[in-house]
Amino acid sequence: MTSENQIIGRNLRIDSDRLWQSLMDMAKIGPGIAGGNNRQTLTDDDSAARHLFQKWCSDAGLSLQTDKMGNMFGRREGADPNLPPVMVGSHLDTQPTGGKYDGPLGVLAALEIIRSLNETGLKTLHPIEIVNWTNEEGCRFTPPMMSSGVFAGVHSLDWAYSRTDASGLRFGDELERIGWIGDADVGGRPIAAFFELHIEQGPILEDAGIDVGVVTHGQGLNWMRVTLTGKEAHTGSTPMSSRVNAGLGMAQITMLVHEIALSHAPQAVGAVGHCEIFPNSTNIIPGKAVFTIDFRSPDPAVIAAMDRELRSGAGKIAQTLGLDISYEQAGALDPVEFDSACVNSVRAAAARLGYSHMDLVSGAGHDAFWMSKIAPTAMVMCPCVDGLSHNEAEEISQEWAAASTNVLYHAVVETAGLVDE
Ligand code: HGY
Ligand code: MN
Ligand code: MN
Repeated sequence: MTSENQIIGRNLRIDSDRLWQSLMDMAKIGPGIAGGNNRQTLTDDDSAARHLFQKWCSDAGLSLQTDKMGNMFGRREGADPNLPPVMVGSHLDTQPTGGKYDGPLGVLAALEIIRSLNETGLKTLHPIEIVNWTNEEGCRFTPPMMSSGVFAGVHSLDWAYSRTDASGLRFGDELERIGWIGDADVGGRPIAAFFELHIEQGPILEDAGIDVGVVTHGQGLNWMRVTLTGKEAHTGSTPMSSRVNAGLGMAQITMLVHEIALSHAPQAVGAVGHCEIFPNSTNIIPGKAVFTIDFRSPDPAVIAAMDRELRSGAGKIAQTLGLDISYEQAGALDPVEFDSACVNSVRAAAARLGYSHMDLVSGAGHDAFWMSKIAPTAMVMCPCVDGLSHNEAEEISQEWAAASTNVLYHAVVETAGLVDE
């Protein structure tokens, strides 16, 4: 670690306009229909974004390695190449109606740190690797944070390859189709530390008028896919008393999810975001419903309680309506406490740079959650307008982006260590 005074005198700052231009250039790939992005993982747009990132890494003098999950690592050598790298990054894939910053801010801020370091001519002791994690969002292929999960040893490569999207396409086949299966093994190598900058995706920082979030913890999540099986029948001629309506069951269980989360407030949230009914025809009573429940809390006991209450309540609803019900785990993430030394480095950087800052628990899941299982990890958060994210109207200010990236810059360099000329 570098002593703080080695950092202070250097006046390390990024080029805010260059970072903003890169964000806007990346946002042109996989545009949405309302100003945001639809650049879902393993699509041709994802591949185009990867090629642009690869070019920028090469322009910045980085050596690029891609692993068997398509994770991309741009490496800037350190004075001692045998030391494990300090990693910094996030993801370039987006939701179907995603914003321009959820993920790309963290990847392009990491790139901006390299570009700025190159201009100073400074050398770090540890190598620095900037990262684009494949399939953070988990909307096309569940679970979220899939590839950092394989890297951290939480999921196997074969299991990840076997995951299918709504049209039955396999993850492994799609990764091969876009030409981004690398030959490097996934994980299994020492990492000195991992840092991730991400937009808050909630209203806390903006409401408090704070520029930088120092993330101390992350809440856990449980995604449960529920399948209800009833009986297709005519919506006009079937008596109400003899209907076995899977759509009605889904509606009642969706309400139950909301009530369970409210009953554990303020330590819990819950919603149904993904749902399908079959055959989805106006005049056929739905014979099948498939939907995914997203429960989250910083307290694992609350997550477990919500799971129990859901299964009990949904079982009663299914029984009353004569439906069969089955459950499948679609994603799970333990609550996370980040590394105190890395968190202190973030907090000290924000103070040193004169930015308003506050400790924060991340409401959303991030690749840093899995990375915290295998390396000292911390996150920096940037406010977003109205706390809005997973919406094409997602917006941040250039000033917020610059402040959080400068903090990330200091924390990464301090952890990587500066080599005196
Ligand atoms: O679901 C999440 O928390 C993340 O945005 N993928
Ligand atoms: Mn994200
Ligand atoms: Mn997201």
